[in-house]
Amino acid sequence: MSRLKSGLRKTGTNIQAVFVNAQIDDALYEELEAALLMSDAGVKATEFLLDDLRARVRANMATNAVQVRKLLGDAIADLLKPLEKPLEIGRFTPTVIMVAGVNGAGKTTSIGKLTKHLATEGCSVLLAAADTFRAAAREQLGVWADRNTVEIISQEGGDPSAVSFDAVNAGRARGRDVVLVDTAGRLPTQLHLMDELKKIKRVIGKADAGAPHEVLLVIDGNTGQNALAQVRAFDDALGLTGLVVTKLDGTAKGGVLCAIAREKPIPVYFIGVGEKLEDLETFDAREFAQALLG
Ligand SMILES: Nc1nc2c(ncn2[C@@H]2O[C@H](COP(=O)(O)OP(=O)(O)O)[C@@H](O)[C@H]2O)c(=O)[nH]1
Ligand SMILES: [Mg+2]
Repeated sequence: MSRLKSGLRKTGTNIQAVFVNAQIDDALYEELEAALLMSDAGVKATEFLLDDLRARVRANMATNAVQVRKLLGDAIADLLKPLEKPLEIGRFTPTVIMVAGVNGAGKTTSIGKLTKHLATEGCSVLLAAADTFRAAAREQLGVWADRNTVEIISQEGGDPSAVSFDAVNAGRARGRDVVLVDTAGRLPTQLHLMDELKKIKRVIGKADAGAPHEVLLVIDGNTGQNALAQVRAFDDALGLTGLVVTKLDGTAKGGVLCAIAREKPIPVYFIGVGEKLEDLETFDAREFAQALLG
């Protein structure tokens, strides 16, 4: 909670500043509009929040800026609430989780953190190094595997679909609770690479009908409005079941979650709030809104 709070300080400061010595008038709403847009909440979510806020201010007969700030917190929490959903493990053995996203979004790091999170809950995890483009990527996942002391399936110069296929089979044979499939970063505009991702998903389904059970998109919380475009494109290609939003420590663009909630609501299973193993948190709408508004 405190990491999230300090992380979102940059986003929050702009919004909170609007309320300092403010009166409830048009200027307040205009400044709030500017602050929300600057936080990358997007035009639609910003309009929605301001309309909702005006209604709450009237209904509560709020008379000062402190009350308005609290009501904005309620509005944001309600907007974000549909994104709250726990990742469910245990319905399938193994639960196969495929992880996708653009380069540098934080896929491999999040997989490392998620492995730790799952291990803490008593789940056994197997990692699949399906980012076969760069040897460094395999090694990076290997380091996370060592830190977590879990097994990893990787092949030198192998085909990502083949690695994923082997990993799912191995996970089943060894009775692992979860198989996490790391993939190479790609832009939604790189159509052949998006096709490759679809193939990985198909081939996973050949190893285990019904798998992957979860398809997660990792997005960098600093990406701003482009995050929404990424969510749409990867969802079209893969059918996303959840999001992991990283780098919410130290971003000025934390409002992007409001845009996602309003325009493409896909559950946010986890948020990344740092580079360390323990810097992964489950997403809580109320906590997030509170961190934004101080
Ligand atoms: N500050 C911060 N850095 C992160 C977070 N998640 C990932 N990173 C960093 O982002 C960079 C790219 O991460 P990586 O997992 O390699 O991205 P990938 O290309 O998607 O696999 C690395 O330097 C990570 O340490 C986070 O939540 N907070
Ligand atoms: Mg990676």
